[in-house]
Amino acid sequence: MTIDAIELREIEMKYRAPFETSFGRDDTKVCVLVRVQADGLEGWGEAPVMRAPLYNEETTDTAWPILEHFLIPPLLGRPLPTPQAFAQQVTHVRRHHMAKAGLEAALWDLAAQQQRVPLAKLLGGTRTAVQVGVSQGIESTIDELEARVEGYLAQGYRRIKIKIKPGWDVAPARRLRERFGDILLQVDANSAYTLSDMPTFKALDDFNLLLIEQPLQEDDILDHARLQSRLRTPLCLDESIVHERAARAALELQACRVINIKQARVGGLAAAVAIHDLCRTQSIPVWCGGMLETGIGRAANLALCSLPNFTLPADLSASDRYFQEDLIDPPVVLNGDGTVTVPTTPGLGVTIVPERVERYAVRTARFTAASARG
Ligand code: SMG
Ligand code: MG
Repeated sequence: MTIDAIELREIEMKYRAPFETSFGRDDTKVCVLVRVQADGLEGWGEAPVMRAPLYNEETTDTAWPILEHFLIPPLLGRPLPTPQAFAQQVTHVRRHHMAKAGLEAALWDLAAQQQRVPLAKLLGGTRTAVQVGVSQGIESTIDELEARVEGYLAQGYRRIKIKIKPGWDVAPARRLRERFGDILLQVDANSAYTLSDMPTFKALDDFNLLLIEQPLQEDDILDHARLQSRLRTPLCLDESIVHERAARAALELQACRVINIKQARVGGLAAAVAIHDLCRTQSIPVWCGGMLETGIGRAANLALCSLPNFTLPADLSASDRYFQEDLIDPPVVLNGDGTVTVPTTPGLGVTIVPERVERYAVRTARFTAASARG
């Protein structure tokens, strides 16, 4: 099977409601979609980069040229590599994990279609449905936060995560505990704190939270270890875990007791599975993070979190939590028991609506072996 063409599309889609974190507020989802054509099949992937380098260092305007100039050309007109071989082949390109992951996901989709198996099965998934939660952004008042969380719990979501930042942490967490009792509740700081915020952490430590996600800087494993040693609540690392080596270091230094795995952040599904396997051997629970993906990126995440050590609810909500209209039809829906069903048809197992992809695309390019030569 030979790769005939690879297309890129930059997508812009309005969220149903703005999403605010400690680093900013977004009302529009952007990303780069990758479509790989090989012998009559097509595979899709999503690089869930943002407009600005606030979550990590990548943006739409870095992912695009890295794909165009460095990741795509070696593939054109050549036999389809296994996704793992692609991951190996691009280790010489430093970082740019989301750009790599978008292309690798499309290759996984193709590989699974070729073998006529669902992607989940190809990755080693064992679950038919996964438990999911909602990541709730910062709101202007605690009353508004409470109302939104009430709505999500009524819909059946199993776990609530709230974004925190200095000044929006202990009070909202306390309110949710008081109002909703013993729900599964966790907080995510996106690196907004330092060790000097110990009083805040001590106060949060009293709320029986499932975990505290990425409280400190992403390159600061040492201070996370110091903080973890002083808290009962498990710390969970997100931004810090950029590859398996980082996971090894964090676990060895006891910088966290839980890991958030995002295939896009770690450079692809192969790296994500490796981190899953490492954590499993060390009895460290993992869960699947999200980057507010379209249904295309979410399908890859869904396949991933069907693996056995994804034991905590995923940041993977139904399509209608994010968008008026998703790029896939049918959309992702929440089952009554707070789970999402893992697709059983070959590849990603979702139906992409080409007309919607075109409608939300603000930039498109197509690369073929001939265009690479010319
Ligand atoms: O549901 O995909 C989702 C959102 C999950 O909160 C979420 N992601 O740090 O975990 C995180 C954030 C990163 C995205 S902020 C725009
Ligand atoms: Mg996070």
